[in-house]
Amino acid sequence: MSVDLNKRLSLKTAVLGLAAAMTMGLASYDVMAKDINSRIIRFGYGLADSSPSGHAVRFFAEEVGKLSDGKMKVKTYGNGSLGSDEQMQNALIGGSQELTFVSTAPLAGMVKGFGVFDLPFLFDNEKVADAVLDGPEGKKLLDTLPEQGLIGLLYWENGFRNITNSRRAIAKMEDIKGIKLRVMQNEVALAVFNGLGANAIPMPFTELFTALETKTVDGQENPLSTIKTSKFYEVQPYLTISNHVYTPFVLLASKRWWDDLTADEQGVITQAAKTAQAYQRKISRKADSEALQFIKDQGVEVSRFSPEEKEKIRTTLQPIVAKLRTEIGPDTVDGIMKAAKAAQ
Ligand code: TK8
Repeated sequence: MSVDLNKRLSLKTAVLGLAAAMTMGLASYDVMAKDINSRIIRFGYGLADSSPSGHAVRFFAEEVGKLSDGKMKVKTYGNGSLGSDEQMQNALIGGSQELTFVSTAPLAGMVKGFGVFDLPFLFDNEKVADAVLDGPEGKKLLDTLPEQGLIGLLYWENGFRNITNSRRAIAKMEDIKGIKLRVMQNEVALAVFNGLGANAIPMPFTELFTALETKTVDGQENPLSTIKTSKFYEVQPYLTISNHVYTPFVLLASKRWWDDLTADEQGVITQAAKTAQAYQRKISRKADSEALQFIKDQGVEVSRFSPEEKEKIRTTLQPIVAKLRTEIGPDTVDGIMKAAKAAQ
């Protein structure tokens, strides 16, 4: 083979190579140009694998895979198998776990402001919740997390909470009296339910099913989809549609880990979190609306707080809410309430 022919052949290879790169499309070409390393990412969460949020975590994992050309692998651990919300928060701070979503309630142990979401009847509907959380007031709270060793990526949805118990139908405020009710672990939830006459017992979600089954507690409150997928209906014959609180989830990353990522890797996580947020909210709402029929079909007796009953609860709790406002932080409480009003 002459030298000339060799040159021509290598030129041809180069042209073919370029054409191939162009037909591969912009997306994958971009990924190849990006500064992305192979990484294993542990994503733990408390809810059941079958919960809508469990589906969303797997959707998120796929997105991360796609955006990183398979280099960043998210391993998912549901059912509280890596620990309770609080334990996972701490694991993220320590750097032994990378991602989780937790309810805002246990975050209030670190940043008091997150306790605002445990005040009753703060949001009228999901549209208001989205607007407040995705707006400047929601962001202000997320911005407090880095100094705690956490990155608050954005909000997902836990949802509107409803009460279940094994003692009796709760249709009126007075019916709550004396019920041993498990609440999420913070001062606000505790004060609110004790204020309504319950015997409120803070406890991590991971211990809840057993506590209900053994009657260590009589009842609990969570969104309908959780009452379904965590099988609470098996040991809780009474359900009250109360929608007393809307709990957001915060998608959290370990700051230690985050600071070690390249800008492109952070971009992959941020983008996937955002895409998964829309998906998570959509399927969470669908699951919640379908869960009620399922729960009824299991023989659970369903009651509902009337608007008058809700008003009574509001009035009863007024002095307690006023006190909690000071404890949570008046700026946070007023800011969130103002934003909720504006979003109505
Ligand atoms: C799941 C919890 C749970 C929450 C609770 O880890 O504790 O009752 O509603 O969903 O965050």
